[in-house]
Amino acid sequence: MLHKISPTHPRANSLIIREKLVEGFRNGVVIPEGLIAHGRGEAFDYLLGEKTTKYACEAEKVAICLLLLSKNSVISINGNTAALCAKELVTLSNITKSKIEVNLFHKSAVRSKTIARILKKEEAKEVLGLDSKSRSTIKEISSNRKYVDNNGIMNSDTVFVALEDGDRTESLVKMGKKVISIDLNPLSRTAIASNVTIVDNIARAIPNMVSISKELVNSDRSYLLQQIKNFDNIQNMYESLKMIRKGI
Ligand code: PTJ
Repeated sequence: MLHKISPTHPRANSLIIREKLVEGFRNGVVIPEGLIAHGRGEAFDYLLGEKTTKYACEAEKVAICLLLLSKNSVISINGNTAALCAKELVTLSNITKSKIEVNLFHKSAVRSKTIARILKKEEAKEVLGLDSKSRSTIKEISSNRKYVDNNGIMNSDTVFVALEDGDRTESLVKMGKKVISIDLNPLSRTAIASNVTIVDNIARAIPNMVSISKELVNSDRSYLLQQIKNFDNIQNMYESLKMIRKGI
């Protein structure tokens, strides 16, 4: 940690998240643009009171149900997500039997390897997205996010993304995949296009999802299906937006 944050500071958690991202930046995991992207998220989080709302918690539960029901789910990892919650993402992938794929907006082989090394240190069994032999291209996407792994995102049924750009989310949905996203901005294209949108900070959402997945991993299929059936993503996002408006 670069700066010591006093636990008595009223916004200690927010400052710790910043320090983790700065550390990630210094270690070659996060890019400068990632720090800017986090600033946008922080503004929404501030208005949400920097707490996981009951609506985010509902969406997190439904996301876990979807991951547990999926046959071939993939968790997509970028610089910010690796810097903030690599360990919890690996745990989540193990419990939900999801694969892990590194997919970067600002692509760099060196950064992909650095991120994969961190995930493996957290005991990830396999990290996809690094082998050019199994690489596919999603033609509709113009950014580097178009490069996906044949053994991962390309042939998945469900993709879990965070801090994602709208183009890829829209394309993945068009390809018939279920998309779960975490985005503090409920007005983003990613938030709107996703099947399950979690309006929460990844630093809180992922640990919360690990706890939920431990509770649900042995649940009946019919219970998991029912949770998904009862969930209205647009309504849930609208409730988050109302909370943000209240924050203003
Ligand atoms: O590591 P790379 O190369 O893949 O690049 C990653 C970034 C983040 C730079 C890239 O994906 C990007 O430019 O993202 P955007 O388009 O700026 O989108 C980021 C979205 O995530 C915005 O809507 C933010 O509000 C939201 N966001 C930022 N920080 C968080 C967040 N949502 C949840 N938790 C956060 N901590």
